[in-house]
Amino acid sequence: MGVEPSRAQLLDWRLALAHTLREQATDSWLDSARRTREDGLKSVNYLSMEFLPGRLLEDAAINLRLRDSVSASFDDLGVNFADVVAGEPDPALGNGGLGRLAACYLESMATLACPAHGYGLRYERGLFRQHFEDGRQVERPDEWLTSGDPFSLSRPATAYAVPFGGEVSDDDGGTAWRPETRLVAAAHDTPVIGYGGGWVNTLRLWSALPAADLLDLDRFSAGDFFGAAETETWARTLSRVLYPTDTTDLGRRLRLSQEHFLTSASVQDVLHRFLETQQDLRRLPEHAAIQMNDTHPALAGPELIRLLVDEHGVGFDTAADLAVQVLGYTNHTLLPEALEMWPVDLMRHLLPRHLQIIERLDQRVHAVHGSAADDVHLIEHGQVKMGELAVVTSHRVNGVSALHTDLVRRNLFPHLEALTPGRILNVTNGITPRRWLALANPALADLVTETIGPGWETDLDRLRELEPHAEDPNFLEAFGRTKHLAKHRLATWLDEEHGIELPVEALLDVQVKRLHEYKRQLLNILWTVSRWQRIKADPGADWVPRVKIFGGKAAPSYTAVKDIIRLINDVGAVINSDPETRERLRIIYPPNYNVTMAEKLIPAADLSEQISTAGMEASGTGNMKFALNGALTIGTLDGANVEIREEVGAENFFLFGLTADEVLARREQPGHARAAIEQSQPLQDVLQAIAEGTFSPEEPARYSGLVDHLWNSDWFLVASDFDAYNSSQELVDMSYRDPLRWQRMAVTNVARMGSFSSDRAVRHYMREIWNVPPAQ
Ligand code: 26W
Repeated sequence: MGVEPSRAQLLDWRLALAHTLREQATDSWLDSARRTREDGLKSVNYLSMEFLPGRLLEDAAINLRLRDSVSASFDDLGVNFADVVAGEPDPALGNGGLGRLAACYLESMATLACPAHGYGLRYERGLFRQHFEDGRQVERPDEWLTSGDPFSLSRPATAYAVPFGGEVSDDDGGTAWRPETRLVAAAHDTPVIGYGGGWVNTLRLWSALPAADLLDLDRFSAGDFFGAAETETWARTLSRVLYPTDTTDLGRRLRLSQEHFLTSASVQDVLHRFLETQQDLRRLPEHAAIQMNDTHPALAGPELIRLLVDEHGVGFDTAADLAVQVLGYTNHTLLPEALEMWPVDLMRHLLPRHLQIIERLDQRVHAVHGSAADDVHLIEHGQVKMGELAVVTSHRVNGVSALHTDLVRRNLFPHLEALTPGRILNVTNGITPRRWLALANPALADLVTETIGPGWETDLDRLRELEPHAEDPNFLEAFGRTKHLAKHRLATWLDEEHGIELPVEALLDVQVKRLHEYKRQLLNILWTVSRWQRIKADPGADWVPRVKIFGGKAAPSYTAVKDIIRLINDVGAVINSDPETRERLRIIYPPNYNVTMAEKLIPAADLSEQISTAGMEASGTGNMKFALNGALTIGTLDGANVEIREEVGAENFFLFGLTADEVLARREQPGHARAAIEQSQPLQDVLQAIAEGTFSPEEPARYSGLVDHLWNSDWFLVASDFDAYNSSQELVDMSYRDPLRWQRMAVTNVARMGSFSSDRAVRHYMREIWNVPPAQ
C-alpha cells in the first residue's frame, strides 16, 4: 500500500490484509483453473442477478485456516483484527434469500472442489441503505465501492461485446442480427475460497462500459453533445444499480437489459472457456453446466442457441438440444407478481433475435409434443413467459423445499410436468456452516469442536454427536454460556453501531427478513401489542421478559409493508417508554438489515420467527441459520420449516397455524377475517387500540386503512392464525421458564441441523442436475 506501518490507518491495514489473503489464495486459484482446463473437468456456471456474499476478509481467513494467525499477527503489530474487518463494506448486491443462497452455494462448491464460476453484475450501487426518519423507512444510495474492492481483480483482457436492439434479417445465408448498439462487459473476478484453501473458484461480476467507438462523433460535431453521449450514458446506467424489489416484476426496459447483459456476457465466456480446450461443440454438455438462479437469467437458453446457430453454424434443433442438456433452472417463488413476463414488443425492440428464437422454441414444443402441449405457451397475451421458457430450455427444474417443489409441480407448471415427468425435482436449500457457525458464532463453534472434535465444518451431519451431551448439565451450562456471550456481543454491537440498548437477560425473539405481507411481520407486531396490553392488565403476573427484534427492508414502492415498518416503530416508541412494561417487553428495530447484522443477531437469538402464510415461503434459509445457532423456531408448516421440524422433532419446534391446503380453503370462506376477529377478544383489543391512534396520537387515523384491510380482506390470514400463534407463544414462555428443558431443546436443534448444510444441497445438484463427479 506504500504506507509506513507506524502511520497506517485502519483502511490501509484492511487493504493490506485483503491483498495478503488474496495472495495466499492465488496459488490454489491458479491451480484449480489449470486442473479444470488440463484434466477437462466439467464445470458449473451459476448465473444470478444477485449475490449477497457479506464481508469477505474474515471468511477468507477462516477458509484459509489463517484466522488465528492473522489476528495474532495484528496483535504483534498493535492493531485490532476485529476493528480492521469491521470497516469492510458488506456488498449488498442482492435483495434477500435468493442472493444469499447463491453466495452459500458458491462457497460450498469451492469447499467440495466442484469447478465453478459464479456470474453476476457488479452494481456500483447495491441495495439501498435503510434509515428510519420518524419511524418511516428512508432509502439512501449504497456506494459500497468508495472504499475500494481490494479482494477482487479487474480483468481488462476479459471483455465481451453485448448487442442490443436493431434488426434481424433472414436470407439464404441464414439469419443475421444487425444490432443498433453494443455494450462492453468488463470482468471483475473475486476468489471464492473453499474451506481448507485446497480449491478456489471464481465469482465473475460484469460491469458495463460503452464500446470505444460509441461516442457518436457526427452528432458531437453537429453540437448534439447529449445525443452523442447517449449510448455512453446508457452504458454507465446499465450496471449502476440493483433493482430493490424481490417480489414484483417491474417489467422495466433497464431490468431486461441488465438480464440480457448478464446472460450474454456469461454464456459467451462459458463458450470461450470451452473452446480453449475443445473444438466439438456437441460435447459442450460434458464440459459445462449452467444453472439459472430463478428466471432472471432465463435468456441464457435463447442466447446459447443464438451463439451456437449464428456464430458457430450449429443447426437450430441441435443447438436447442444442447441448450437443454447444459441448462438447469431453480424456481424460488410462487408469488404471481414475481413471475417474470416480458412484453413481446419490448423484447422485439431490445432483443429481436432472441424473440425469434423463443417463437421457434414455442413452435418446436408443439411440433414435438402435439396436443399434449396445448396448454404450453412461451408467449401468451403479448407476454413472453420467462418461467415456461426456463423450463422448456432446461433438462432439470427444481424447487427449493419439498413443499414448494410439490406446489411448483401441482400449481405452477402442471402442464410441463405432465409433458416431461421427472424433469421437476426438489433440492431443499442449505446454508454454509463456515460463515453461519464458525464465523458468526465462534464461542459455540469452539464448544462443538471441544465436544465432538474438529471436522464438523465440512461434515455437518457429525453435529448429531452432540445429542447425547444434551443430557449433561455441564454441557448445557457451557452451551448456555455461548448463547449469553453471543447476546453480550450483540449488545455491544447494537450500542456501538446504533446506540441501541439491549436487555441481555430477556428472551430474544427475532424476526429478520425482507418485509412482505406473506412473511407476516404484521402478525408479530399485533401479538406484541396484545402482550403489552395483557402485561398492563396484569402487571403482577410472572411475565417472561422479552425483546422483540425486527430487521428487514421493504421494496421502496411497496407501501403496504412500509406502513407495517412504521407501525412497528410507532408501537416500539410507546412500549419502550412505558415504565410499567419496558422491563418485561421491548421492541428493537435496527435499520439496514444485511448479512453482517444477521451474523450478529442470529447467534444471540432464543426464538426464531418463521411465521409466513403456509404455501407462500418457498423455503426460507434464515430458519436454518437460527436453528444451527441454538434458537428454537415458532413457525407454520411452510417451506423448509416442514423439514426442519421433521429433523429436530415436533417436540422441539413451536408449530402453529393453518396448513397450505387449509389456507386455500379458508380463503374461499367469505368474511373469514371478520369471523376470526370476532372470535378473538385479544385481537379485537389490539385492533381497537391501533385504530384509535394509541400508537399515533399525533395522527389517530394513521392505521385505519391497515385495520380495515384486516377486517375486510386479510389475504395473508393474519387474523385466522392469531389465536393459534398466541397459544404457541404461551408454550414458548412455559418452556423458557425451564432453562434446562429449553437448553436441551436448543442443543437438539443444533445437533439435528446437519442436513441443512449447503454442502448437502450442492452435492445433490452435482449428482442430480449438473452431473459433475465429486472431485478426487
Ligand atoms: C423480479 C423481481 C424478483 C427478484 C427476486 C422476484 C423474485 C426474486 C426472488 C426469487 C425472491 C427470493 O429471494 N426468493 C426467496 O428465495 C430463497 C432462496 O431460495 C427462499 O429461501 C425464500 O423462501 C424465497 O422467498
